[in-house]
Amino acid sequence: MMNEQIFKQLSQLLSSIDDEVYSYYKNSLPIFINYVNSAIQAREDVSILVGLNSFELVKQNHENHANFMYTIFLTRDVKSIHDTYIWAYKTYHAKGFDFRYFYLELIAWKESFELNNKKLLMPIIELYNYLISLHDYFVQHAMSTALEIPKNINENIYSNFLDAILKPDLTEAISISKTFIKTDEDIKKFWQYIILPALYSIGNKWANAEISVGEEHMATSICQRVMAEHYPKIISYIDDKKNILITTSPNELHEVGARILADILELNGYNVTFMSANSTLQEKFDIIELEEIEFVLISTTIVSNIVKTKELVTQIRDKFKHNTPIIIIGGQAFNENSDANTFVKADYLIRNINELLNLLKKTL
Ligand code: B12
Repeated sequence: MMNEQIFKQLSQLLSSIDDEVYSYYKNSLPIFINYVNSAIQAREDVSILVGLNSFELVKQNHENHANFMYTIFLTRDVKSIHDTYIWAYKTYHAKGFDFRYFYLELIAWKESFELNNKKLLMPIIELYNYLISLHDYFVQHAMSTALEIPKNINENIYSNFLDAILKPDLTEAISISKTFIKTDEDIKKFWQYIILPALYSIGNKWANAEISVGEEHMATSICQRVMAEHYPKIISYIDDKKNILITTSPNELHEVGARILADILELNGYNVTFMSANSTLQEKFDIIELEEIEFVLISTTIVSNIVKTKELVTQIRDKFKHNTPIIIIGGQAFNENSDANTFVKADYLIRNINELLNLLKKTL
């Protein structure tokens, strides 16, 4: 089956999910999630379906699924639904889930809608019927898709660094970075061409069940420590060029990308305030006012957080009206999705740091 055909069909099905349907869906989410949790847990073959994984992980997966679908109903992003299903089949199969689990899960979602309000939820039921019919296609593609790692400029340093964060050996990782970094330009290179691909590779290893969540955490915190080690050099470049707030979207725990962005902007003389997803909306408002922020950059990694990003953009606009800073969104959630900004409605969707630096330069 051609992707084009699938995209067309998905797009048609998504277009019939209107405001009334998705508001109802959103309000009834806990009911649907409970139904699917119970339906899977009650099966005699549950241990074959989910392997050695805890049922907590299964429940978390159902919650992620429901939030992801809600985002998709709003964004109508067919490429994202297509790629994410293949990604989920691939990743969770590598962690011991039987492919049949995904099929049975889709059936359980469909049943939960039918039992709840078959008439109103018919457009969603039809979408699920189609997804169920794509099960074999998802399995085939999950078996053949390799996740992509950006090309590296310095193979040796990259692979030594990757080994060090996997070991884990913090001292070795710091020492590799210190040998490499001689100028401020080298900091940018190390962040972009060593740390970034190393973390993408860690993500692939986690997705392929080659490493545990604990090892992934450890590798990430070593990268953060390496970045912190060089921070004193970075601060010396800050030059009040423009006041920028960088934050991750609410619920987004991935923050290294946003930190890399913050460091590189500071190296270019911008005055950056970084706020993690833990910061409250009021704290963000206060910083925008206090620091006279001119640009707000929001980083989003997982697709299901795109709705949260949109909410944050709207809240900032509602609060600051005609004094709203320029809002720029970016991050992996938008990588494959050129239309996402018609939904989020930020001032700009930007894909990489060079593009961002060019835009900021233009507005100086
Ligand atoms: C480390 C990590 C975690 C850590 C994060 C810790 C931390 N303090 O940041 C933890 C363990 C918490 C985590 C949790 C999860 N993770 Co995780 N994680 C990763 C990993 C390995 C690295 C992330 C990272 O730092 N990348 C490196 C940075 C530098 O790259 P970047 O974010 O893309 O940023 C660059 C650009 O995108 C751009 N950019 C970023 N933001 C912005 C903003 C603007 C305005 C602009 C202009 C540019 C820009 O500039 C940056 C620098 O070049 C990735 C693998 C990957 N591919 O990234 C998986 C990954 C992102 N995680 C994934 C998943 C599934 C999850 C979980 C759902 C897993 C789970 N079941 O628990 C949760 C979700 C938690 C949540 N609610 O956010 C998936 C996402 C898949 C998908 N299709 O959505 C990935 C891709 C792993 C994989 N291969 O499957 N994760």
